[in-house]
Amino acid sequence: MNARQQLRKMMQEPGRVIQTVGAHNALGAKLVEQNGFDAVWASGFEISTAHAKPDANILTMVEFLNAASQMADATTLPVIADCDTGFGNVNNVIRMVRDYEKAGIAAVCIEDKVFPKMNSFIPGYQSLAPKDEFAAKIRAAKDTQQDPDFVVIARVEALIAGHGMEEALERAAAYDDAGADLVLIHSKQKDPGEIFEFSRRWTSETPLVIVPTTYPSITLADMSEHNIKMTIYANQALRAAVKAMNAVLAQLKESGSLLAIQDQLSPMDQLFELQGLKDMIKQEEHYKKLEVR
Ligand code: SPV
Ligand code: MG
Repeated sequence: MNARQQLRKMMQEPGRVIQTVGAHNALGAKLVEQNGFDAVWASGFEISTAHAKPDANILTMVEFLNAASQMADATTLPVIADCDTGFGNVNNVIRMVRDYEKAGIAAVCIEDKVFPKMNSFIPGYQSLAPKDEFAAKIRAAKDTQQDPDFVVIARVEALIAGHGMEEALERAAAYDDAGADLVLIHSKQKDPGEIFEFSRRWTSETPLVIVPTTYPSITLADMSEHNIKMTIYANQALRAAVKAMNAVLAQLKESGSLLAIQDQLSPMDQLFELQGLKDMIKQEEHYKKLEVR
């Protein structure tokens, strides 16, 4: 089963919550897989941060695509690519779907903001695209995909932008009608209340996705009970890495001694393993045996 079929299969399992974790490179994707999660989120926030750039379409599509492709190369898990607003209008969405599909990405997610987008958690006004204009992007994405298993996720930012529950439901319904395979309903509330309300009022069969960054108290049991099919832990691994790197660098600078930080380091063997070094040596030995002497 390829990664897209794997994702489709998980989407069909009743009661299953697909646990997707954010990454920004091949290494991150491998760690997500090794820790038993279901899918990798090629996070725009993480990829931007890894380039030390704001999550505001400062990087170009090709840079996001390169990062997502490296992730798809490094893991057998489905990679779900955060494609922001689709990098422009419907024409950009069409090019995007062609290129992401060719790169072996399992799913793309586009959001109904205007280009250039701003990260959803930045305080201040978020500009939404007109509903019909965004629905057309979803339709264009669905018309463009070649593999029927390729998944298109429509992300609704109405709650993030403060437009209220009615608008969120209306937009989600329009994107569902346009052919979205999943609807991501985003919220920046401190508790899951509005997500639960949305899910109670969502009558379509199209499954829901959430990103519970600001409401970490939500449990997998809550999600299952509210018909939420996928959760995206979008940026926690990167935030943990930044904290750990800063702690070890501060301690090294203060102590001036590598001995002081030894117990905080992953062993080199673990990194060799993540590189795939053993396989490389094996393949070299295999071809050495075939060399003409
Ligand atoms: C991302 O990880 O880039 C996301 C999730 O889109 S959020 O930061 O919530 O916008
Ligand atoms: Mg993003």
